[in-house]
Amino acid sequence: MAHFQDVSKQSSLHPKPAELVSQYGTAGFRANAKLLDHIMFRMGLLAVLRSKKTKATIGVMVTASHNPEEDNGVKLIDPMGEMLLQTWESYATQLANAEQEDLLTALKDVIEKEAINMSQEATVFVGKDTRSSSSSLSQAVLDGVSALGGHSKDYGLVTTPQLHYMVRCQNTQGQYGEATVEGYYRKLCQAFIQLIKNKASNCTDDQKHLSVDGANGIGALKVHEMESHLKKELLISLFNDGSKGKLNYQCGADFVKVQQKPPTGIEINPGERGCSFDGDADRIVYYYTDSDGRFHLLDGDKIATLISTFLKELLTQAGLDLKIAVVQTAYANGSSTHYLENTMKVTVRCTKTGVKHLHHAAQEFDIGVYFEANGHGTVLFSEAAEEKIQQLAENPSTDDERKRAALLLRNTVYVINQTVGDAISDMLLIEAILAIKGMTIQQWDAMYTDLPNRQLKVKVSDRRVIDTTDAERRAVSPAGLQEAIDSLVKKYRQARSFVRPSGTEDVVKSLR
Ligand code: G16
Repeated sequence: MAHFQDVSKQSSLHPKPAELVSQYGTAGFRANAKLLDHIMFRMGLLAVLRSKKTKATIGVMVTASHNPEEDNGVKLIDPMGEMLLQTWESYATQLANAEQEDLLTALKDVIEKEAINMSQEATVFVGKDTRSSSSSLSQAVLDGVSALGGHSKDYGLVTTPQLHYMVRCQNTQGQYGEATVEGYYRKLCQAFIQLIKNKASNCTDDQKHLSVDGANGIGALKVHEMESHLKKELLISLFNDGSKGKLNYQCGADFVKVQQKPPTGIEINPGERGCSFDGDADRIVYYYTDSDGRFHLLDGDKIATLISTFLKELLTQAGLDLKIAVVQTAYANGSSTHYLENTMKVTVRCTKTGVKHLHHAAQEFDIGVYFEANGHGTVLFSEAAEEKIQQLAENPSTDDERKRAALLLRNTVYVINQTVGDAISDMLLIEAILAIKGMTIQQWDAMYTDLPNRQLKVKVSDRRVIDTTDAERRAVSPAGLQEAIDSLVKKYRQARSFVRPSGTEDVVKSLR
């Protein structure tokens, strides 16, 4: 077939370094940018196959998110905007690791195993972050797509969640929204403005102000682009906007969460709210410094608690019987889990690290709030839940209190990017909730007190020797590791600790 000849010819322009072995990680491939050109080309090929198989548009995002500037990576997006189906991750690894001369065989193997109809049309949406390597790497993806005869649309610089959103809009024929960046701002900001109309009477104009650390990445550009849509209902001071600092360096959500200190380059008065995005704007954490100069971090656990409390209250006011659950990972602070289960009385689930795991667990409920402690998360509403909310909001015989709650729920659905964690969408939702509840960041922080915790990243010679079980809470290898952890943990009350290999960086991560 002509396309296979094109693939052969084109792939020689994107050669694989001999003997290089790459592994599909927590969120796709991630490595030093110099090692990725062939992987990008091949993920372009894979995206075409996935598009043919699903008869839908597929997304490919070039980003290494929270990793340092010199790294890059690729995330594949499935038709409804979720992460690539896990059974396809092994095909991705197979294609990435095929030696140059074996690429066509590897490709034909996927086609055969998945019984792909090669005459089916294919479309791939491509986006990239602000890294200097992203332009040539996204071109490699586009080359892969065209080599296999696929159509592509290059969105250029977008946040990861924006590309996820575009894919879903496209595959729902616009039902989810318009597949343009402007359409995204319009949908989210209109919902935000509707929500904010219900702000509490004690909410002052000062509370409209928020400082944002853009991690010197794509999120900063996009917040700036969005500002006019906010109609001055949210006043943003943008720091680390990429004009001088280095991406993710001493700033951004991962730095703030791991170091438990404010990012450099941000100026916030004591008591005022600040938040940090990560390098591709799919994570967010909040913070403030008190009058004694003590730093307070409000991470993904605090965000999940705020959002689920708000939703639960609205469901009660609306008289809607919908089951709400919160999905966390091993990194969740024990205090948050205790508060959610015992005070809020919501179901809590624990999954392995990686939003792909949390997302699927959240889909099992009417409303699934999922957040990793690192600030990566969103809320999913089942189709039936959305319908019930919609019907109640439109029913002329609904009484005023129930109607108000139903309308708030409806706009909450609209402000949320349900495809994946989204720093911009999460920020708008959190700001709206604080305004509606007339709540300060200090009051939010006081919902429960975090148990003291520390996350560590340690470089080891081979992180793959560590294997875990029980949603990564226990190590099964190497022998003796778990016993050593247990004997340390037992010395302290309410203590917990675990170790796991990272799927995005060449480190081992531990929490205690
Ligand atoms: C990705 C994943 C997250 C995960 C994070 C760290 O985030 O999407 O779900 O928590 O990596 O993963 P690990 O601990 O395996 O390194 P991002 O924001 O870097 O794309």
